[in-house]
Amino acid sequence: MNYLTRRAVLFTVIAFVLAVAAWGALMVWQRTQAPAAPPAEEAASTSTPPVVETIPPESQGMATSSLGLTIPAGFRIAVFAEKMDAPRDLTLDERGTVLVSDSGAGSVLALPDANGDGRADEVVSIVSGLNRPHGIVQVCRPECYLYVAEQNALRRYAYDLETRRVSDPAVLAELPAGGRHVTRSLLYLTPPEGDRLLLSIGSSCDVCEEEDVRRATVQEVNLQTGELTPYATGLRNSVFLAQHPVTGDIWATEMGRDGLGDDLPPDEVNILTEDRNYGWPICYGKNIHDEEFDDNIYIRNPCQEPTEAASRLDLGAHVAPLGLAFVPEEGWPEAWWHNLLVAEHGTTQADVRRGYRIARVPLDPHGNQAGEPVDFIGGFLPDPDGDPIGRPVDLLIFPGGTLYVSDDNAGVVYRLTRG
Ligand SMILES: [Ca+2]
Ligand SMILES: [Ca+2]
Ligand SMILES: [Ca+2]
Repeated sequence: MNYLTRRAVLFTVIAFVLAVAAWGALMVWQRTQAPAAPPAEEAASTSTPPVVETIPPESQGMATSSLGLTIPAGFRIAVFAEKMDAPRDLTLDERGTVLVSDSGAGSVLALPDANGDGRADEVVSIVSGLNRPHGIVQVCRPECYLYVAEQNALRRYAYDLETRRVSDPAVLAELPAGGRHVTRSLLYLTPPEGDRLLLSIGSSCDVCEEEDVRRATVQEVNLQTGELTPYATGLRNSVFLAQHPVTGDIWATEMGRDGLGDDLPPDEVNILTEDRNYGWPICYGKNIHDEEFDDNIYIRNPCQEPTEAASRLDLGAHVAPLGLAFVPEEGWPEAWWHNLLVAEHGTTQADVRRGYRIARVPLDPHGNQAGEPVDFIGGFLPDPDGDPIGRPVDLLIFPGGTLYVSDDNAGVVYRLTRG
């Protein structure tokens, strides 16, 4: 063995010894730094907090409730009241009793829960014999009144908070009846915005120029005289309106026209500003000119600002948005505070059936969109070719954070709570 060969053997032996030592050290380090994970059963039995509290809400799973509806993990849903015909607009009276219009039965119902067990004690008819009643509002100033919007009239009743009985019926305003859209909706603006009542009247047609200028508008009602003044125009069918809890802005859902295929136009959410035009019948969405309806030639887009106020949010086409509400701070995950909830009633107009859910639209506290809409309550249409098990209409958030949802297909009002 010459000198060079002896050196090569020596180096090989040293390298082998060093490699064995390094491997041994690595094994010891791994055992001390990374103990093996416990078996799954053991992990499940530890006292770590519930998963729903420790992961961001956006990644929370959905759970299927016993009603067949899917809801976010950590929430519960139950039937609050049932056996109604077509419950639509939900509101609260001054004592916190849930009231609902039943457009199918022609009545306004009270759903008292005096024993507080989360289920209405009874379904009490407080007004009946009405013509497609929809919008309802109960206000005390300080005398208490109940306002009910039928398709052909806005009615006012004196309302007894103790007995929930009405008296002294009066027609405050006659309204244009019939046609494509028969719901008349109400939003009462409380002081300081001011003791004002807004009334939404849908269009008479799918897409047309209206002869009655009150159609396809939101009107302000003079509470003393019943006189109507246009508040916002170009609104084909804004069936529900809601006030943003932080900004005070008036948000309204808006259903787009049919006949432009499965994917156009978007259904909208608008922020209503006095004296503005929201586009229908010649514009939709964000300043899009409807050239199928309006084939006039223009030098510039007739749907530009300031002529048309663009939509604030574009939802899917034909989802049929109805009730809307803002996630309150009390009782809800902080990451969702001030998000928008929208009831998508769903439509059979499109080849692909859309909606049939309550969507949550991520918004920042100023009302700017911060993400794509996601399911909040789903499962209303379990089989896309079958019958829905329900169709959501209006959303009412009770003080404390409980959410009530009307369903005019199942004839029920649901109650959703957290925990
Ligand atoms: Ca309502
Ligand atoms: Ca009860
Ligand atoms: Ca519009």
